[in-house]
Amino acid sequence: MTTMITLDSMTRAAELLARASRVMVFTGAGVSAESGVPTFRGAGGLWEGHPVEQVATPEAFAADPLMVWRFYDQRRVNLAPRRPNPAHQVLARWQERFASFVLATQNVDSLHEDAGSRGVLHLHGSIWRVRCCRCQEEREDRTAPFPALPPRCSCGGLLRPAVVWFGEPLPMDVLETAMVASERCEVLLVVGTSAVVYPAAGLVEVAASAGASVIEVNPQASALAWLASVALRGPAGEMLPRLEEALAERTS
Ligand code: BJW
Ligand code: ZN
Repeated sequence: MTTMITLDSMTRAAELLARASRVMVFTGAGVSAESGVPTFRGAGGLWEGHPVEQVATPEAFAADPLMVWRFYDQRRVNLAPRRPNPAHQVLARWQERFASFVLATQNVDSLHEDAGSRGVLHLHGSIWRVRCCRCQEEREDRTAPFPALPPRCSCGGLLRPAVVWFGEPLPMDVLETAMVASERCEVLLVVGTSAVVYPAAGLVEVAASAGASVIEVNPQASALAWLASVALRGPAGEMLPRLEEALAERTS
């Protein structure tokens, strides 16, 4: 016990991972911050003076599809040249390292996939997919910017971003797979999320109450930091490569 207390957080986190075979990672906007993608909350997290809670809703889209599309079109333009950072890269390498490794993200960018991660559980959809409000057809579309807003489907219906807005259900199969993984994992790494948006944040509560060790990687304490056994307080792009090194030292 005394040793555990004197060990630094990085060593303790590496020790937890070294002993684990079932690892889950839950990411949020902060994991992409060092790629130049703005987070939602805090400084700069506004669109035309509105908090995200007022723009990312079906009601806002119904009232003013052009305003909502300007928000998404601008984000797509900003995202297109962004590249994965060292945090995404470490997580992509870890899918080979553990017997079971599940990566669930709230992010709608594709930076985990761009780094090489496969089978990522996208809890809040993808900004690179659109869905028709009339015929419901959904497809990938990487046009950025769209030549005219709001974009329309070949059937004439209004297209919308295939993301999950407030008040909308998460894709049931994705959420269920993530919930099962959170119940079964031995270690849950929570990276770059404020953990205020549900049901996604519930994954942390489920994992912790099922006995998993929670490691939080975030320069600031999240709303669920109290559930973490270890906190790595720094940017993910620095903390995860250091954790990977500490893990290599323990297992070599
Ligand atoms: C770094 C860093 C660095 C910085 N390194 N870290 C219970 C109570 C009250 C309300 C609810 C409840 N349960 C559900 C609700 C309602 C609502 C909700 O949760 N509201 C709360 C805000 C109060 N939830 C919903 O409406 C959900 N749907 C639902 O519940 O449906 C029920 C239903 C069932 C059946 C039928 C119908 C309905 C849907 C939620 C959808 C969220 N959508 C968004 C937008 C997605 C599209 C888009 O991108 O535009 O998802 S909102 C936005 O928040 C986005 C994010 O994925 C999500 C989470 O944000 P995230 O990732 O945590 O980002 P930030 O900015 O908050 O935090 C960044 C963090 O990074 C910070 O901690 C920084 O410190 C850190 N950081 N730099 C590491 N370098
Ligand atoms: Zn259509």
